[in-house]
Amino acid sequence: MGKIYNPENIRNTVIIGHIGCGKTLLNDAMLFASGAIEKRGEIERGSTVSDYTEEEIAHKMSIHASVSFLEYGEKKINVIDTPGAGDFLGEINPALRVAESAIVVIDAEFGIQIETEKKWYLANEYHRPRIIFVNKIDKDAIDFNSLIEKIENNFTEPPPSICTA
Ligand SMILES: Nc1nc2c(ncn2[C@@H]2O[C@H](COP(=O)(O)OP(=O)(O)OP(=O)(O)O)[C@@H](O)[C@H]2O)c(=O)[nH]1
Ligand SMILES: [Mg+2]
Repeated sequence: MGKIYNPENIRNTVIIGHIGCGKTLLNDAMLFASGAIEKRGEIERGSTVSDYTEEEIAHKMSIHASVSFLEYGEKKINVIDTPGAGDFLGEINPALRVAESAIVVIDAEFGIQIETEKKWYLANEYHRPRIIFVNKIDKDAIDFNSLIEKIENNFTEPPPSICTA
């Protein structure tokens, strides 16, 4: 039988953002960092936890919202990885409805993109608090400070907290 958690210790969060900004890989990195998995998956190998269907592996992109979970102390954190492509917007609304917070991923190379904005405003409709995770900062010629300025100027409501790794 699976472990039983006190409902007070259960959190639900959703990862949202533009196509290919790195949501699925972040999901895997979080699972790995928490010890939920022993090895980080790779998109190219089709070995991530959340892109597990044949279609997702073949196309190297998320098509469905998928839930995985990690433990942080006493807390069980359910993480919903969502597709970035606008065609799959139908997967985002239910995920935002059940999650009480959101992680908005931004690709440092391309900055704020159309699906970043759309999903930010959708999260506003559900009044979901969120953090922004700036991804791909390993890429060349990243102007991190200017991106942070753009984020602060664009997303004023609610004011964002920004983290990076
Ligand atoms: N250089 C670099 N590449 C990354 C990073 N994170 C993800 N990638 C690559 O970016 C591509 C897209 O990553 P995914 O994790 O599938 O992105 P996604 O946001 O889940 O994509 P969709 O589900 O299609 O919206 C893959 O080739 C990843 O290997 C990163 O931090 N640095
Ligand atoms: Mg994905």
